[in-house]
Amino acid sequence: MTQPIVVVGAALLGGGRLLAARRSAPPELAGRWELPGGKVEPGESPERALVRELHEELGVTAEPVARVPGEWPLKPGYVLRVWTARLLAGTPEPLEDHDELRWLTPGELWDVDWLDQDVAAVEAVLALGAW
Ligand code: 9L3
Ligand code: MG
Repeated sequence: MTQPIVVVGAALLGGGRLLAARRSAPPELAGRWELPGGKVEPGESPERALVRELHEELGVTAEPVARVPGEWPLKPGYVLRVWTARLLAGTPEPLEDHDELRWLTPGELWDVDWLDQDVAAVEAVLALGAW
């Protein structure tokens, strides 16, 4: 039995807002919005992967806060798991794989064109009542 590759996504919360990131790659996903993150590497914990990805993609230091219940299938062999997270240092910038960032209030959440799986993940974050 092959384990799926875990992709971690960060629901970065701050000032009553959630950070959304617009993908610039690959072409079939470009323009769609997501919770920033990426693949867990072999031997890496998902929490470490989340910290690493937020550093690489956004140039910030952040820490995971809580796992968001649920998981969402991506392409075959990949599954998305999400943690809430908070910023410890830095201001997010779209350094890698994104071309725009937005801090969304709850009322603005559905103004962006989320990737399909991220719609479900954002709904689960909302259901947590974490913000
Ligand atoms: N993916 C979907 N939603 C997300 C993230 C971080 C990633 N919130 C999908 C897009 C890619 C795959 O997972 O097909 C791997 O992500 P990445 O390593 O290209 O960020
Ligand atoms: Mg990524």
